[in-house]
Amino acid sequence: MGEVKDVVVPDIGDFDEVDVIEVLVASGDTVAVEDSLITLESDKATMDVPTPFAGTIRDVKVKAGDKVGEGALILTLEAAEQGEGPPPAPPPSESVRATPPETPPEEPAELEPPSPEPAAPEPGSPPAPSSPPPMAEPVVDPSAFNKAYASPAVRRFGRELGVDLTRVRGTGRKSRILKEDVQGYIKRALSEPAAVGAGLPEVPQIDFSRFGEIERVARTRIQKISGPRLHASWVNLPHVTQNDEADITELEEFRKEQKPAAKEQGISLTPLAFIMKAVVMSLKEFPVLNSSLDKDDEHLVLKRYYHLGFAVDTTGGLVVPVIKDVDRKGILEVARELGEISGAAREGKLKPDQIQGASFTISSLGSIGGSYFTPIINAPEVAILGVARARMKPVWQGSEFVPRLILPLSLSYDHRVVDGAMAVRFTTYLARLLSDIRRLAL
Ligand code: CAO
Repeated sequence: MGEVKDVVVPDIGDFDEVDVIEVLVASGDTVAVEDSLITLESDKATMDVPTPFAGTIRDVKVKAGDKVGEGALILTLEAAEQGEGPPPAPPPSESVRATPPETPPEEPAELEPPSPEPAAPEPGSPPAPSSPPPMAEPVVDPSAFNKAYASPAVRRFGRELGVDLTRVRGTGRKSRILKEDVQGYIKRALSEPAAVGAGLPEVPQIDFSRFGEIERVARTRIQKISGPRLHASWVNLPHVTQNDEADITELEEFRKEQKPAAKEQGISLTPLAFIMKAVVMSLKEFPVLNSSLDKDDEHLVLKRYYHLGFAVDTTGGLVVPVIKDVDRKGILEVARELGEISGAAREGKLKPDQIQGASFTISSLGSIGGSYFTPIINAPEVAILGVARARMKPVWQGSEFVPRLILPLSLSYDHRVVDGAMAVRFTTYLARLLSDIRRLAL
Protein backbone atom coordinates (compact mmCIF):
# COMPACT_ATOMS: atom_id res chain seq x y z
CA MET A 1 0.00 0.00 0.00
CA GLY A 2 1.35 3.42 -0.95
CA GLU A 3 1.94 6.30 1.40
CA VAL A 4 -1.11 8.50 2.12
CA LYS A 5 -0.40 12.11 1.15
CA ASP A 6 -2.20 15.36 1.74
CA VAL A 7 -2.86 17.59 -1.24
CA VAL A 8 -3.30 21.24 -0.28
CA VAL A 9 -4.28 24.47 -2.03
CA PRO A 10 -1.11 25.93 -3.55
CA ASP A 11 -0.03 29.56 -3.76
CA ILE A 12 -2.95 31.39 -5.36
CA GLY A 13 -1.29 34.74 -5.83
CA ASP A 14 -2.95 37.83 -4.40
CA PHE A 15 -6.07 36.09 -3.15
CA ASP A 16 -6.65 35.21 0.52
CA GLU A 17 -9.62 32.98 -0.14
CA VAL A 18 -11.34 31.85 -3.29
CA ASP A 19 -14.41 29.74 -4.06
CA VAL A 20 -14.29 26.08 -4.94
CA ILE A 21 -16.63 25.88 -7.91
CA GLU A 22 -16.04 22.34 -9.11
CA VAL A 23 -14.70 19.18 -7.56
CA LEU A 24 -13.44 17.07 -10.40
CA VAL A 25 -12.58 13.86 -8.53
CA ALA A 26 -14.21 11.52 -6.00
CA SER A 27 -12.86 8.92 -3.53
CA GLY A 28 -11.63 5.86 -5.32
CA ASP A 29 -10.64 7.75 -8.50
CA THR A 30 -7.16 7.17 -9.80
CA VAL A 31 -5.21 10.18 -10.95
CA ALA A 32 -1.97 10.83 -12.78
CA VAL A 33 0.40 13.67 -11.91
CA GLU A 34 -1.03 17.01 -13.16
CA ASP A 35 -4.64 15.80 -13.41
CA SER A 36 -6.99 18.53 -12.27
CA LEU A 37 -8.57 17.98 -8.85
CA ILE A 38 -10.69 21.05 -8.23
CA THR A 39 -11.52 24.35 -9.91
CA LEU A 40 -11.14 27.58 -7.98
CA GLU A 41 -12.83 30.82 -8.85
CA SER A 42 -11.53 34.29 -8.09
CA ASP A 43 -13.54 37.42 -8.81
CA LYS A 44 -13.74 36.86 -12.54
CA ALA A 45 -11.60 33.88 -13.51
CA THR A 46 -11.17 30.20 -12.83
CA MET A 47 -8.11 28.09 -12.23
CA ASP A 48 -7.63 24.34 -11.98
CA VAL A 49 -5.54 22.82 -9.19
CA PRO A 50 -3.62 19.77 -10.44
CA THR A 51 -2.38 16.90 -8.32
CA PRO A 52 1.35 16.74 -7.65
CA PHE A 53 1.14 12.98 -7.01
CA ALA A 54 -0.18 10.03 -8.94
CA GLY A 55 -2.34 7.61 -6.97
CA THR A 56 -5.83 6.83 -5.75
CA ILE A 57 -8.06 9.45 -4.14
CA ARG A 58 -8.90 8.52 -0.57
CA ASP A 59 -10.89 11.30 0.99
CA VAL A 60 -12.05 14.57 -0.63
CA LYS A 61 -12.17 17.30 1.99
CA VAL A 62 -13.76 20.13 0.00
CA LYS A 63 -17.02 20.57 -1.87
CA ALA A 64 -18.33 23.06 -4.38
CA GLY A 65 -19.22 26.29 -2.62
CA ASP A 66 -16.46 26.08 0.01
CA LYS A 67 -14.00 28.94 0.36
CA VAL A 68 -10.36 27.96 0.57
CA GLY A 69 -7.03 29.69 1.01
CA GLU A 70 -3.43 28.66 0.48
CA GLY A 71 -2.58 25.50 2.46
CA ALA A 72 -6.18 24.29 2.91
CA LEU A 73 -6.48 20.52 2.65
CA ILE A 74 -8.14 19.48 -0.62
CA LEU A 75 -7.94 15.73 -0.29
CA THR A 76 -5.87 12.77 0.80
CA LEU A 77 -4.44 10.44 -1.75
CA GLU A 78 -2.78 7.05 -1.61
CA ALA A 79 0.32 7.60 -3.66
CA ALA A 80 1.29 5.10 -6.32
CA GLU A 81 4.29 2.98 -5.29
CA GLN A 82 7.68 4.34 -6.44
CA GLY A 83 8.51 2.80 -9.79
CA GLU A 84 4.90 1.86 -10.27
CA GLY A 85 4.53 4.82 -12.63
CA PRO A 86 1.28 6.54 -13.25
CA PRO A 87 -1.69 4.30 -12.81
CA PRO A 88 -3.15 2.89 -15.98
CA ALA A 89 -6.10 4.78 -17.38
CA PRO A 90 -9.42 3.12 -16.71
CA PRO A 91 -11.48 2.10 -19.70
CA PRO A 92 -13.19 5.07 -21.40
CA SER A 93 -16.62 4.14 -20.11
CA GLU A 94 -15.47 4.56 -16.55
CA SER A 95 -15.52 8.18 -15.49
CA VAL A 96 -12.72 9.22 -13.21
CA ARG A 97 -14.23 12.61 -12.54
CA ALA A 98 -17.03 13.30 -10.22
CA THR A 99 -19.62 15.50 -11.85
CA PRO A 100 -20.10 18.67 -9.87
CA PRO A 101 -23.58 18.68 -8.40
CA GLU A 102 -24.90 21.85 -10.02
CA THR A 103 -23.21 21.42 -13.41
CA PRO A 104 -24.64 18.96 -15.90
CA PRO A 105 -21.99 16.87 -17.60
CA GLU A 106 -20.91 18.72 -20.71
CA GLU A 107 -18.84 15.98 -22.25
CA PRO A 108 -17.34 12.65 -21.28
CA ALA A 109 -14.40 12.94 -18.94
CA GLU A 110 -11.14 13.25 -20.78
CA LEU A 111 -8.36 10.96 -19.71
CA GLU A 112 -4.67 11.28 -20.12
CA PRO A 113 -3.44 8.31 -22.12
CA PRO A 114 -1.02 6.16 -20.16
CA SER A 115 2.56 7.23 -20.66
CA PRO A 116 4.32 5.19 -23.29
CA GLU A 117 7.06 2.88 -22.14
CA PRO A 118 10.36 4.77 -22.07
CA ALA A 119 12.51 3.87 -25.04
CA ALA A 120 15.70 1.96 -24.35
CA PRO A 121 18.59 4.41 -23.99
CA GLU A 122 20.88 4.78 -26.97
CA PRO A 123 24.27 3.19 -26.31
CA GLY A 124 26.57 5.81 -24.87
CA SER A 125 23.81 8.14 -23.74
CA PRO A 126 23.63 9.11 -20.03
CA PRO A 127 21.49 6.81 -17.92
CA ALA A 128 17.92 7.99 -17.44
CA PRO A 129 16.89 8.69 -13.83
CA SER A 130 15.04 5.72 -12.41
CA SER A 131 11.99 7.81 -11.49
CA PRO A 132 11.04 11.48 -11.81
CA PRO A 133 12.10 13.60 -8.83
CA PRO A 134 9.20 13.96 -6.42
CA MET A 135 7.40 17.30 -6.62
CA ALA A 136 7.28 19.04 -3.29
CA GLU A 137 4.60 21.57 -4.23
CA PRO A 138 1.70 21.44 -6.64
CA VAL A 139 2.57 23.36 -9.76
CA VAL A 140 -0.02 25.98 -10.43
CA ASP A 141 0.23 29.27 -12.23
CA PRO A 142 -1.71 32.02 -10.43
CA SER A 143 -1.71 34.03 -13.65
CA ALA A 144 -4.13 31.42 -14.96
CA PHE A 145 -6.76 33.47 -13.11
CA ASN A 146 -6.45 36.02 -15.87
CA LYS A 147 -7.51 33.64 -18.59
CA ALA A 148 -11.00 33.41 -20.11
CA TYR A 149 -13.65 33.01 -17.47
CA ALA A 150 -15.01 29.55 -18.23
CA SER A 151 -15.06 26.10 -16.72
CA PRO A 152 -12.29 23.69 -17.76
CA ALA A 153 -14.79 21.71 -19.84
CA VAL A 154 -15.87 24.81 -21.74
CA ARG A 155 -12.27 25.86 -22.19
CA ARG A 156 -11.48 22.44 -23.59
CA PHE A 157 -14.54 22.66 -25.84
CA GLY A 158 -13.35 26.04 -27.14
CA ARG A 159 -9.83 24.73 -27.62
CA GLU A 160 -11.04 21.76 -29.66
CA LEU A 161 -12.98 24.09 -31.97
CA GLY A 162 -10.19 26.63 -32.20
CA VAL A 163 -12.23 29.39 -30.54
CA ASP A 164 -10.36 32.13 -28.72
CA LEU A 165 -12.50 32.38 -25.60
CA THR A 166 -11.34 35.90 -24.81
CA ARG A 167 -13.58 36.98 -27.71
CA VAL A 168 -16.66 35.16 -26.46
CA ARG A 169 -19.18 37.07 -24.39
CA GLY A 170 -20.21 35.03 -21.35
CA THR A 171 -23.88 34.92 -20.37
CA GLY A 172 -23.48 32.80 -17.26
CA ARG A 173 -23.30 33.99 -13.68
CA LYS A 174 -20.83 36.85 -13.38
CA SER A 175 -20.43 36.73 -17.20
CA ARG A 176 -19.01 33.23 -17.10
CA ILE A 177 -18.67 31.70 -20.58
CA LEU A 178 -21.00 28.74 -21.09
CA LYS A 179 -20.86 26.05 -23.73
CA GLU A 180 -23.88 27.69 -25.45
CA ASP A 181 -21.95 30.96 -25.66
CA VAL A 182 -19.17 29.21 -27.57
CA GLN A 183 -21.72 27.54 -29.85
CA GLY A 184 -23.47 30.88 -30.45
CA TYR A 185 -20.14 32.55 -31.24
CA ILE A 186 -19.36 29.90 -33.85
CA LYS A 187 -22.85 30.14 -35.39
CA ARG A 188 -22.53 33.90 -35.72
CA ALA A 189 -19.06 33.63 -37.22
CA LEU A 190 -20.30 31.09 -39.79
CA SER A 191 -23.41 33.06 -40.73
CA GLU A 192 -21.64 36.39 -41.18
CA PRO A 193 -21.05 37.23 -44.85
CA ALA A 194 -17.43 37.52 -45.90
CA ALA A 195 -17.28 41.19 -44.98
CA VAL A 196 -14.75 43.73 -46.09
CA GLY A 197 -11.81 43.22 -43.82
CA ALA A 198 -12.53 39.54 -43.33
CA GLY A 199 -9.32 37.91 -42.27
CA LEU A 200 -8.24 40.96 -40.30
CA PRO A 201 -7.47 40.25 -36.68
CA GLU A 202 -10.55 40.94 -34.60
CA VAL A 203 -10.86 43.53 -31.87
CA PRO A 204 -11.36 41.75 -28.53
CA GLN A 205 -14.89 41.73 -27.14
CA ILE A 206 -14.78 43.00 -23.60
CA ASP A 207 -17.46 42.88 -20.95
CA PHE A 208 -17.03 46.48 -19.75
CA SER A 209 -19.48 45.95 -16.88
CA ARG A 210 -16.62 44.15 -15.17
CA PHE A 211 -14.94 47.52 -14.68
CA GLY A 212 -17.86 49.78 -13.80
CA GLU A 213 -21.34 50.97 -14.64
CA ILE A 214 -22.22 51.02 -18.33
CA GLU A 215 -25.16 51.99 -20.54
CA ARG A 216 -25.87 50.51 -23.98
CA VAL A 217 -27.19 53.07 -26.42
CA ALA A 218 -28.62 52.18 -29.84
CA ARG A 219 -26.62 53.52 -32.78
CA THR A 220 -28.56 55.67 -35.22
CA ARG A 221 -29.56 54.46 -38.68
CA ILE A 222 -27.08 56.89 -40.25
CA GLN A 223 -24.25 55.66 -38.04
CA LYS A 224 -25.03 52.05 -38.96
CA ILE A 225 -24.91 52.90 -42.66
CA SER A 226 -21.89 55.21 -42.62
CA GLY A 227 -19.77 53.00 -40.32
CA PRO A 228 -19.26 50.14 -42.80
CA ARG A 229 -18.61 52.64 -45.64
CA LEU A 230 -15.92 54.42 -43.68
CA HIS A 231 -14.43 51.08 -42.72
CA ALA A 232 -14.49 49.86 -46.33
CA SER A 233 -12.61 52.97 -47.43
CA TRP A 234 -10.11 52.72 -44.59
CA VAL A 235 -9.22 49.07 -45.24
CA ASN A 236 -9.31 49.19 -49.06
CA LEU A 237 -7.63 52.50 -49.86
CA PRO A 238 -4.04 53.17 -48.83
CA HIS A 239 -4.56 56.55 -47.17
CA VAL A 240 -1.85 59.17 -46.85
CA THR A 241 -2.59 62.60 -45.39
CA GLN A 242 -0.73 65.70 -46.57
CA ASN A 243 -0.98 68.60 -44.13
CA ASP A 244 -0.54 72.17 -45.28
CA GLU A 245 -1.66 75.66 -44.38
CA ALA A 246 -3.11 78.66 -46.15
CA ASP A 247 -2.83 82.29 -45.13
CA ILE A 248 -6.44 83.49 -45.34
CA THR A 249 -5.96 86.88 -43.68
CA GLU A 250 -7.09 88.83 -46.73
CA LEU A 251 -9.81 86.37 -47.63
CA GLU A 252 -11.26 86.72 -44.15
CA GLU A 253 -11.16 90.53 -44.31
CA PHE A 254 -13.03 90.39 -47.60
CA ARG A 255 -15.52 87.83 -46.28
CA LYS A 256 -16.30 89.99 -43.24
CA GLU A 257 -16.88 92.99 -45.48
CA GLN A 258 -19.29 91.02 -47.65
CA LYS A 259 -21.03 89.19 -44.84
CA PRO A 260 -23.67 91.83 -43.96
CA ALA A 261 -24.75 92.22 -47.60
CA ALA A 262 -24.96 88.44 -47.95
CA LYS A 263 -26.97 88.26 -44.76
CA GLU A 264 -29.53 90.65 -46.22
CA GLN A 265 -30.10 88.06 -48.94
CA GLY A 266 -30.48 85.38 -46.29
CA ILE A 267 -27.04 83.92 -46.98
CA SER A 268 -24.48 82.96 -44.35
CA LEU A 269 -21.17 83.67 -46.04
CA THR A 270 -18.67 81.32 -44.36
CA PRO A 271 -15.10 80.47 -45.40
CA LEU A 272 -16.31 77.14 -46.78
CA ALA A 273 -17.91 78.73 -49.85
CA PHE A 274 -14.55 80.31 -50.76
CA ILE A 275 -12.72 77.06 -50.03
CA MET A 276 -15.09 75.16 -52.34
CA LYS A 277 -14.43 77.54 -55.21
CA ALA A 278 -10.67 77.31 -54.63
CA VAL A 279 -10.87 73.51 -54.49
CA VAL A 280 -12.62 73.34 -57.85
CA MET A 281 -9.95 75.54 -59.43
CA SER A 282 -7.29 73.26 -57.94
CA LEU A 283 -9.08 70.13 -59.21
CA LYS A 284 -9.06 71.59 -62.70
CA GLU A 285 -5.33 72.04 -62.39
CA PHE A 286 -4.86 68.50 -60.96
CA PRO A 287 -7.62 66.44 -62.60
CA VAL A 288 -6.37 63.16 -61.12
CA LEU A 289 -7.73 64.26 -57.74
CA ASN A 290 -11.19 64.50 -59.32
CA SER A 291 -11.17 60.89 -60.51
CA SER A 292 -11.92 57.30 -59.49
CA LEU A 293 -10.11 54.07 -60.25
CA ASP A 294 -11.96 52.12 -62.92
CA LYS A 295 -13.20 48.72 -61.81
CA ASP A 296 -10.83 47.06 -64.32
CA ASP A 297 -8.02 48.66 -62.25
CA GLU A 298 -6.34 49.59 -65.52
CA HIS A 299 -7.98 52.94 -66.13
CA LEU A 300 -8.65 56.10 -64.25
CA VAL A 301 -12.04 57.71 -64.69
CA LEU A 302 -11.47 61.47 -64.83
CA LYS A 303 -14.62 63.41 -64.08
CA ARG A 304 -15.26 66.55 -66.04
CA TYR A 305 -17.87 67.68 -63.56
CA TYR A 306 -17.22 69.28 -60.20
CA HIS A 307 -19.76 68.12 -57.67
CA LEU A 308 -18.48 68.66 -54.13
CA GLY A 309 -19.59 66.51 -51.24
CA PHE A 310 -19.32 68.12 -47.81
CA ALA A 311 -19.63 66.43 -44.44
CA VAL A 312 -22.46 67.67 -42.25
CA ASP A 313 -22.60 66.92 -38.56
CA THR A 314 -26.21 66.07 -37.66
CA THR A 315 -27.73 64.71 -34.45
CA GLY A 316 -28.23 61.37 -36.24
CA GLY A 317 -24.61 61.21 -37.39
CA LEU A 318 -22.45 62.19 -40.32
CA VAL A 319 -24.08 62.80 -43.73
CA VAL A 320 -22.40 63.94 -46.93
CA PRO A 321 -24.70 65.93 -49.23
CA VAL A 322 -23.48 67.27 -52.53
CA ILE A 323 -23.40 70.69 -54.19
CA LYS A 324 -23.51 70.12 -57.93
CA ASP A 325 -21.53 72.02 -60.56
CA VAL A 326 -19.63 74.23 -58.15
CA ASP A 327 -17.49 75.41 -61.08
CA ARG A 328 -20.54 77.06 -62.65
CA LYS A 329 -21.70 78.84 -59.53
CA GLY A 330 -20.59 82.06 -57.87
CA ILE A 331 -19.39 82.19 -54.26
CA LEU A 332 -22.69 83.61 -53.00
CA GLU A 333 -24.67 80.94 -54.79
CA VAL A 334 -22.45 78.23 -53.31
CA ALA A 335 -22.86 79.79 -49.86
CA ARG A 336 -26.66 79.86 -50.24
CA GLU A 337 -26.75 76.18 -51.24
CA LEU A 338 -24.40 75.28 -48.40
CA GLY A 339 -26.85 76.80 -45.94
CA GLU A 340 -29.94 75.26 -47.53
CA ILE A 341 -28.52 71.77 -48.01
CA SER A 342 -26.88 71.55 -44.59
CA GLY A 343 -30.20 72.73 -43.07
CA ALA A 344 -32.05 69.99 -44.96
CA ALA A 345 -29.43 67.46 -43.81
CA ARG A 346 -29.93 68.43 -40.18
CA GLU A 347 -33.70 68.14 -40.54
CA GLY A 348 -33.33 64.76 -42.27
CA LYS A 349 -34.97 66.14 -45.42
CA LEU A 350 -32.31 65.53 -48.06
CA LYS A 351 -33.55 64.29 -51.41
CA PRO A 352 -31.79 61.31 -53.02
CA ASP A 353 -30.18 63.45 -55.73
CA GLN A 354 -28.69 65.70 -53.02
CA ILE A 355 -26.57 62.89 -51.65
CA GLN A 356 -25.28 61.43 -54.91
CA GLY A 357 -22.66 62.15 -57.52
CA ALA A 358 -19.83 63.78 -55.56
CA SER A 359 -16.50 63.83 -57.37
CA PHE A 360 -14.48 65.18 -54.41
CA THR A 361 -15.38 65.79 -50.75
CA ILE A 362 -14.54 68.38 -48.11
CA SER A 363 -14.81 67.80 -44.38
CA SER A 364 -14.79 71.14 -42.59
CA LEU A 365 -14.45 71.22 -38.84
CA GLY A 366 -13.58 74.91 -38.94
CA SER A 367 -16.67 76.06 -37.11
CA ILE A 368 -15.85 73.68 -34.26
CA GLY A 369 -12.08 73.89 -33.79
CA GLY A 370 -9.16 71.51 -34.02
CA SER A 371 -6.15 71.66 -36.30
CA TYR A 372 -4.82 68.89 -38.53
CA PHE A 373 -6.59 65.54 -38.84
CA THR A 374 -6.90 62.55 -41.17
CA PRO A 375 -10.20 62.62 -43.02
CA ILE A 376 -11.29 59.28 -44.49
CA ILE A 377 -11.70 59.32 -48.27
CA ASN A 378 -15.28 59.11 -49.51
CA ALA A 379 -14.48 56.10 -51.73
CA PRO A 380 -14.53 55.57 -54.67
CA GLU A 381 -13.31 59.17 -54.77
CA VAL A 382 -9.54 59.38 -54.50
CA ALA A 383 -9.06 62.33 -52.17
CA ILE A 384 -10.76 64.37 -49.48
CA LEU A 385 -9.84 67.76 -48.03
CA GLY A 386 -10.04 68.26 -44.29
CA VAL A 387 -10.30 71.87 -43.12
CA ALA A 388 -9.88 72.91 -39.50
CA ARG A 389 -10.18 76.18 -37.61
CA ALA A 390 -8.19 79.19 -38.83
CA ARG A 391 -6.05 80.76 -36.12
CA MET A 392 -3.86 83.85 -35.85
CA LYS A 393 -0.19 82.84 -35.96
CA PRO A 394 3.08 84.76 -36.13
CA VAL A 395 4.49 84.40 -39.66
CA TRP A 396 8.04 85.43 -40.55
CA GLN A 397 8.00 87.94 -43.39
CA GLY A 398 11.64 88.59 -44.22
CA SER A 399 12.49 90.93 -41.36
CA GLU A 400 9.79 90.42 -38.76
CA PHE A 401 6.96 88.22 -37.53
CA VAL A 402 3.52 89.45 -38.50
CA PRO A 403 0.17 88.12 -37.29
CA ARG A 404 -1.61 86.20 -40.05
CA LEU A 405 -4.77 84.10 -40.08
CA ILE A 406 -3.67 80.56 -40.91
CA LEU A 407 -6.06 77.85 -42.11
CA PRO A 408 -4.97 74.21 -41.51
CA LEU A 409 -5.55 71.92 -44.50
CA SER A 410 -5.32 68.11 -44.46
CA LEU A 411 -5.58 66.28 -47.77
CA SER A 412 -6.03 62.50 -47.51
CA TYR A 413 -5.42 60.74 -50.80
CA ASP A 414 -5.50 57.23 -52.22
CA HIS A 415 -1.84 56.51 -52.77
CA ARG A 416 -2.62 54.04 -55.55
CA VAL A 417 -3.82 56.96 -57.65
CA VAL A 418 -2.20 60.10 -56.27
CA ASP A 419 1.46 60.27 -55.42
CA GLY A 420 2.94 62.43 -52.69
CA ALA A 421 4.42 65.01 -55.06
CA MET A 422 1.07 65.58 -56.75
CA ALA A 423 -0.68 65.82 -53.39
CA VAL A 424 1.64 68.51 -52.08
CA ARG A 425 1.48 70.39 -55.39
CA PHE A 426 -2.29 70.34 -55.06
CA THR A 427 -2.29 71.69 -51.49
CA THR A 428 0.35 74.31 -52.39
CA TYR A 429 -1.75 75.47 -55.32
CA LEU A 430 -4.90 75.51 -53.19
CA ALA A 431 -3.16 77.46 -50.41
CA ARG A 432 -1.92 80.02 -52.92
CA LEU A 433 -5.43 80.54 -54.27
CA LEU A 434 -6.84 80.99 -50.78
CA SER A 435 -4.05 83.42 -49.86
CA ASP A 436 -4.63 85.61 -52.87
CA ILE A 437 -8.24 86.51 -53.21
CA ARG A 438 -7.71 88.11 -56.66
CA ARG A 439 -6.79 84.73 -58.12
CA LEU A 440 -9.96 83.28 -56.66
CA ALA A 441 -12.06 85.92 -58.33
CA LEU A 442 -10.56 85.09 -61.73
N1 CAO B 1 -11.95 78.74 -39.36
C1 CAO B 1 -12.51 79.68 -38.57
N2 CAO B 1 -13.85 79.88 -38.51
C2 CAO B 1 -14.63 79.13 -39.28
C3 CAO B 1 -14.12 78.16 -40.15
C4 CAO B 1 -12.70 77.98 -40.17
N3 CAO B 1 -12.13 77.08 -40.95
N4 CAO B 1 -15.13 77.56 -40.78
C5 CAO B 1 -16.26 78.12 -40.34
N5 CAO B 1 -15.96 79.07 -39.44
C6 CAO B 1 -16.90 79.93 -38.75
C7 CAO B 1 -17.86 80.54 -39.73
O1 CAO B 1 -17.29 81.66 -40.36
C8 CAO B 1 -19.03 80.90 -38.85
O2 CAO B 1 -18.73 82.06 -38.11
P1 CAO B 1 -19.32 83.52 -38.56
O3 CAO B 1 -20.80 83.37 -38.48
O4 CAO B 1 -18.74 84.42 -37.54
O5 CAO B 1 -18.84 83.78 -39.91
C9 CAO B 1 -19.04 79.76 -37.86
O6 CAO B 1 -17.74 79.15 -37.92
C10 CAO B 1 -20.09 78.71 -38.13
O7 CAO B 1 -19.98 78.22 -39.44
P2 CAO B 1 -21.08 77.15 -39.97
O8 CAO B 1 -20.90 75.86 -39.32
O9 CAO B 1 -22.41 77.78 -39.83
O10 CAO B 1 -20.82 77.04 -41.51
P3 CAO B 1 -19.68 76.31 -42.34
O11 CAO B 1 -19.94 76.71 -43.75
O12 CAO B 1 -18.33 76.62 -41.82
O13 CAO B 1 -19.91 74.76 -42.17
C11 CAO B 1 -20.96 72.65 -42.25
C12 CAO B 1 -21.03 74.11 -42.64
C13 CAO B 1 -22.23 71.96 -42.66
C14 CAO B 1 -19.78 71.99 -42.93
C15 CAO B 1 -20.73 72.57 -40.73
O14 CAO B 1 -21.81 73.17 -40.06
C16 CAO B 1 -20.55 71.18 -40.21
O15 CAO B 1 -21.48 70.39 -40.02
N6 CAO B 1 -19.28 70.82 -39.93
C17 CAO B 1 -18.93 69.53 -39.38
C18 CAO B 1 -18.49 68.59 -40.47
C19 CAO B 1 -17.98 67.30 -39.87
O16 CAO B 1 -18.56 66.77 -38.92
N7 CAO B 1 -16.88 66.78 -40.40
C20 CAO B 1 -16.26 65.66 -39.86
C21 CAO B 1 -16.47 64.52 -40.76
S1 CAO B 1 -15.53 63.14 -40.24
O17 CAO B 1 -16.31 62.65 -38.95
